[in-house]
Amino acid sequence: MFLGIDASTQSLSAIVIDPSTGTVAARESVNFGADLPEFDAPHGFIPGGADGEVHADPRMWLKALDLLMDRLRGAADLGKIRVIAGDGQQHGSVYLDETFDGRLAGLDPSRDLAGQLSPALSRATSPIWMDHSTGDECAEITASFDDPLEVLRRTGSVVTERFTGPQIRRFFKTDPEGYARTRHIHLVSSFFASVLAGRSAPVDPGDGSGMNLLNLARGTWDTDLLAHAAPELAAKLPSVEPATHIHGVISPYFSGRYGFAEDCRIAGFTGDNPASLVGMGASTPGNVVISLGTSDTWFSACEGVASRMDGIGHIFGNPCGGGMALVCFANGSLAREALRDELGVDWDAFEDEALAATRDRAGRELMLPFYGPEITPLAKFSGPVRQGDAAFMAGENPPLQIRALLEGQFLNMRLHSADPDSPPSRIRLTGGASRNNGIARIAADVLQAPVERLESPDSAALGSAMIAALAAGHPVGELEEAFCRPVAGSRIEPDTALAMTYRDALTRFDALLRKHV
Ligand code: ADP
Ligand code: XUL
Repeated sequence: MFLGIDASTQSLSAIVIDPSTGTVAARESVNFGADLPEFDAPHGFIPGGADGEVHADPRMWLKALDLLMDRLRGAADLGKIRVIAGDGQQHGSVYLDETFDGRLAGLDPSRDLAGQLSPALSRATSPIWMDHSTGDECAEITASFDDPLEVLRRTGSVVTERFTGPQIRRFFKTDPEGYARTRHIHLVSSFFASVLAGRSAPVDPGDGSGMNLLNLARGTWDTDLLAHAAPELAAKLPSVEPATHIHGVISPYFSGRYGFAEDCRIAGFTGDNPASLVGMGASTPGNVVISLGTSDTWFSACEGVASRMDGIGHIFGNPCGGGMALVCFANGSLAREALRDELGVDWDAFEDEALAATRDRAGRELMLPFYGPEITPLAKFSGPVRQGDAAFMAGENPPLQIRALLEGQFLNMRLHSADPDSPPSRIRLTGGASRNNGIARIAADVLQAPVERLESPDSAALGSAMIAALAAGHPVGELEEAFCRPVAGSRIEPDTALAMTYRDALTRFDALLRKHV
């Protein structure tokens, strides 16, 4: 059996697969807000950060890992797991001092991870992908090259606030002593892999490409970019290795405490989006996936790693080889939750209201769906922008508010996808909000493409479990056939009568956006 672990923004999840029978043997999850309330992070990050800072507490991640393993051993025979792989929310970074290696090597199974490892943190908290505090550092790194597009050409992305290179530069500038004490800088993904393997683990190109530090075509750290980010950086970064490579065996901490076999191997950990690409059966070009998690993301596999030169979106490494194109939207589930709470309804009612919204009002009212700062387009909104009649502007008529928010989210996606005028032949939806039929219906209509959902809703954890199986030699086609099946009868066809309506709404949405960005 193979275990995949997904360390995402709001939860830590695990799935155990058995490719010999094509079955999921177990799945467990720890929700940071609900299960670890002592960290005061209801959505997995520390609320109220100043100057655009959004950080999370790595001690919470360590506590969650012990709790997850504790739950998992009640659900599966962990002694049968041959390989573990995993993924993490992208871009976030963990800073550790020179005691980290010794602490990892000497973990005592009778004591918890957080108590033993947290003294090695050289930075108490970790900046995560929602952080947008690094505008100055992005400008400095961009200006260190003659051509402002050079970083895009090398790394697959323009210099980007949430990416790890600018974040490291900000730490170096604001706390040079803390930076000097730092011996290892890990991504969330490679941090979890290190803890499981009992030694510092590599970064994979899928997640490493979200740092503005990796030369994507060569698959190695870019020495110029390292030098422009912070001094002595090469010595603090892990090596780069594909996620499908085995890089160690499990730490005796986990075999001793939870019953894993001593020879259980650890493969690479990648980013949550690259893992989801695999888990959605989309690791070859031609499949478009929309993930509706804390962030909403639009992604698809692509040949090679050449970038779009307009600076929209990113090219990341694909764990199955080649690249993936991705566009990220910060106002995903948290914006939907904000409107749900504003209207005082639950998800069932939200779904009913979305489905009840009438066809003849489609695309009439408009909403720029930004309850907080947005990544695509880059802008510091603090609330939605509405356009419509007086009742709609006053926030009345819940079905219309919900319809306009969802239409706004998918119009914004359509505007910033590869080609707004040519719909994909099929979209696969995943992430926490994808189970909502109202959301899926409006996605199909606005994007004018059929929408499918797969039997396994936890695509990132599943993709990681599949990567673990790939590392042991299972072919990707067989794994996809067994684990990436669409739910029978769940396909939603677009209402083609709305094609012109949404074409027109897209033009008006674009004009409204231009007024506010
Ligand atoms: P992440 O992986 O980023 O931690 P998930 O993909 O697990 O996030 O999605 C979590 C989000 O899913 C929650 O914040 C919640 O807003 C949303 N969600 C859960 N159930 C529903 C539902 N029935 N309808 C809409 N959104 C939902
Ligand atoms: C992608 C991004 C988010 C995080 C959290 O660039 O920032 O999707 O990976 O899910």
